[in-house]
Amino acid sequence: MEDIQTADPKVDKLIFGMAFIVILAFATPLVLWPAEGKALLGTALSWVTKTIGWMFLWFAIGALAVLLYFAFGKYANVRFGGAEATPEFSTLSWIAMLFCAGIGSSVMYWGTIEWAYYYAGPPFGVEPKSKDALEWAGAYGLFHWGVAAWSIYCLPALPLGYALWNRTTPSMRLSTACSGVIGHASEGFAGKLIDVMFMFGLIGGISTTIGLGTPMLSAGLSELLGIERTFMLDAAVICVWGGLFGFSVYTGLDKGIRILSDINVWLVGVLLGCAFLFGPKMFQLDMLTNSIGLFFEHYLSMSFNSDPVTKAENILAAQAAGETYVAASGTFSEWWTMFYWAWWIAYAPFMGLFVARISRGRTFQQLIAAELVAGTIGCWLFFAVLGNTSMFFQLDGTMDVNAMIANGQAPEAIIQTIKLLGDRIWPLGWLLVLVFVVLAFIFGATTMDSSAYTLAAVASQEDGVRHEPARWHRFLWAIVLACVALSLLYVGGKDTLSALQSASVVVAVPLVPILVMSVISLFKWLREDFA
Ligand code: NM2
Repeated sequence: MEDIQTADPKVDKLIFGMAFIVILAFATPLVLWPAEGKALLGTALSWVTKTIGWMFLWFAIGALAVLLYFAFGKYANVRFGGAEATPEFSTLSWIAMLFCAGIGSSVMYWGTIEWAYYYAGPPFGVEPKSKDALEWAGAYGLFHWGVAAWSIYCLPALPLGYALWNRTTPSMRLSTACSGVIGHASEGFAGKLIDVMFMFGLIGGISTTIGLGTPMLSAGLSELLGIERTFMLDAAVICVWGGLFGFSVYTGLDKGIRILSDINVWLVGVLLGCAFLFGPKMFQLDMLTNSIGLFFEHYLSMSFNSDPVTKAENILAAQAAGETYVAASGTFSEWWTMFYWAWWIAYAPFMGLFVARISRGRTFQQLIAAELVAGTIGCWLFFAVLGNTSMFFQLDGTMDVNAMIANGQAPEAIIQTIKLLGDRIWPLGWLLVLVFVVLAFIFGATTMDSSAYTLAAVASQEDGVRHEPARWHRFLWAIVLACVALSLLYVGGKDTLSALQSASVVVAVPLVPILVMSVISLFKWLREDFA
């Protein structure tokens, strides 16, 4: 092994080994005992949201507060790479890369039908399927994909970027970003543990993405090719997806991701452009406007909504009936906001690393503005155009999205929305479905590709700044991602959502204290460097 890859950085055996063991320990029982595995995941999800769910809410608010301080406080003009550093990428492609890395096919999934879940099960005791429920549904989509969410994404980028570009020994490790707090322990076992937690988080987060994206792609293909959606089709989709990122792995990070990101941006333009021009424009604009109003007016109550009374009632009722409490049947907050924040947290250190790597020459303020403003607007466009169209189709009776979801056909509901939208242009629904499917494929591939790259970089001895991790090593992580996602789909059976939600929620827990540590480290460094 040694000679084959003299040019490539060596694998860090301890991190690599620990990560593999953790993943195997997680995935094997799921595949061997799917029914028990699913129950166990459900219990874990319930335990986390029931016991420490509030922590996720505080984390999101805290992240925003810290970022506002950095954006407008005395460190606003600190530049990655030092005062003289110049940016490596043009502002536009920097923002495009940042968006494409952090946002995957999930925005197409949830952007289209998230409202329907809130319409049927609204927050704040609103009557299900009422007018108010629909308006809240519009606002909550924006909330879960808005400023708070992007704050979670942005937070780790600051300490990671500072550790990479402004400290004497550049490093791409989350453990190094925590060294201001844990000192030399960051080079020992504690540090490795942090890096493994990072990997575990990312794999959990990605599994949720692949697990949701795959049935959506299968539904698209089954519409286009007239074949039935089965587990085999799902498995085939995952393999093709793997092949696509295999391609981008082999063409190298820059070329692969850049080509795909470019195609991506064009296709998003075509899809959203058509959906706006030929969709129910007036409703889209009205609903967006109204949702933005609700979003701002209720920002704090949404952020701190922990459903304490309903939750306590549910727990008491479960106790009285002698049953264990299951969050999946629980409150809006547990089922949605806590899940979402956890999912963003699972991705956050990865996003931080990637963004750190492309942000030399940018100031704290620029980075925060790019993520919070551009990221939010980018996500909102999907909700404004696709989600509001789907909502309109429900209202005017074109299709019954809620009935389809209740019937376990959420992926079909998404594809139908796109097809019916396309049919408004001409009988060209299938063409728009094709664009949608290709876009989802590429969107997923760019996200997975950069994550496989990051996983391999973290499990290599050298950081990924000067040396790219070995290709086989990157490819291996791509396969691991595909396998974990496949096992979750298998476990979930017809109802995969809760299994997929559990994966993200569980992996996010250890990341919260780690991210807090990295921010404290950053404060320490800044105080040292700018004393
Ligand atoms: N987040 C943004 O599939 C994706 O869109 C990846 C998902 C964390 C909800 C990210």
